[in-house]
Amino acid sequence: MSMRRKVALAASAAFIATLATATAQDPTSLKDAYKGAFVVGAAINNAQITGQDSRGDAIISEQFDSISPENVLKWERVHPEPGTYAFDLPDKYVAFGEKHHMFIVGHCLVWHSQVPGWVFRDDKGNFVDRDTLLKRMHDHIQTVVGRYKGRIQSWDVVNEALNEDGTLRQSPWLKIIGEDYIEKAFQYAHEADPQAQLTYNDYSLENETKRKGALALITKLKAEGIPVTSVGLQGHLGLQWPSVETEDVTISDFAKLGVKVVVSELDIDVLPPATQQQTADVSLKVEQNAKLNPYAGGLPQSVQQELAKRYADLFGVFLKHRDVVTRVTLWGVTDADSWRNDWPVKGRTSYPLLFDRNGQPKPAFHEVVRIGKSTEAR
Ligand code: 9MR
Repeated sequence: MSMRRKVALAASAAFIATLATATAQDPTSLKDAYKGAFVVGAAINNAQITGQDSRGDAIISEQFDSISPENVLKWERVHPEPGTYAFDLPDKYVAFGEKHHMFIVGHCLVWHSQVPGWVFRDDKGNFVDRDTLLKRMHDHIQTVVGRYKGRIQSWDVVNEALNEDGTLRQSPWLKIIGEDYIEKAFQYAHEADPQAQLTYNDYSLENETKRKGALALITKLKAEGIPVTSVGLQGHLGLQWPSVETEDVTISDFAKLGVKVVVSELDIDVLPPATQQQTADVSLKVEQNAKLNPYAGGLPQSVQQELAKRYADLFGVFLKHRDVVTRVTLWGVTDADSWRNDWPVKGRTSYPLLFDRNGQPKPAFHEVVRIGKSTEAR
């Protein structure tokens, strides 16, 4: 056996021993703590899908009963060229979920981001017409959703269609097809897999102005008989924003429309805000600056505890709404995996999840489990 392999094995044995200590102290996993209320998911990356991150995989299979694909099912990854689909990683992703009997999510079908330029253009580089784009959208959805029919249980059909003021984002989808591109996307997804749950997914819906836009959109879709089953509150949240009361009202507002609510991409930022906007817009970039990266050497205990309390408060709200909240998914497994280390400032040290950089459960993990277990008995 090579030295490298021996070191890797010793490290993973040490990890399993510490996880055993953590679980002896807290024998319940996240999925068990919330059994009967909602499934608890994690977004998983390529290394986890392919088995290269065995430490991450051990956490995923022990702790979670749902997975989302962080990137492998985005249009640019799964359908990079006209007529060319890359199903190798998505197939492995779905097989991983099936092996562990998980609720498997598909993310995402129609988004303005991570979609190759050719989708909207003809050979001369001009925008295509409505019918051509509708056909491309239809073929993509039919092929991708159809391939995993009955195996991917829930699809994020339309992602981030709204501006912060609640109006529809001027994406190429809207400009070329018109407002009904949203209806069409849901209809095509429903045709491809009539049993799948279909979600409208967006961030910052806790902000009232944007939420009003989403409520109006869902009301319209429901009135037209469009098969939208749930709203995804992405949940890229902060220590202060939104208040628990606002999270509570947000869930209630959507529940009143007769849709389920999923918390689809939860993480909580402890770093100083790099922008005044409450956004998760992947195109935002902010210059590096030491003041924006204060915890590069480690997270102070006081902030660690603040994060734990914040997680507990939010899970308390999700549990209160267990009749409509069907899933809560963390956007990543450990802090090392999180997109927040590189957004909107590259190279920061972020602490947004429930497991630390060494794969150890954080105080926030224990708090989330405690809240789940304390409600179990009710
Ligand atoms: O976490 C994802 C990151 O790895 C990607 O680089 C980025 C662009 O595709 O997308 C991140 O995930 C986003 C999700 O797909 C949609 N909502 C916001 C998420 C965080 O940016």
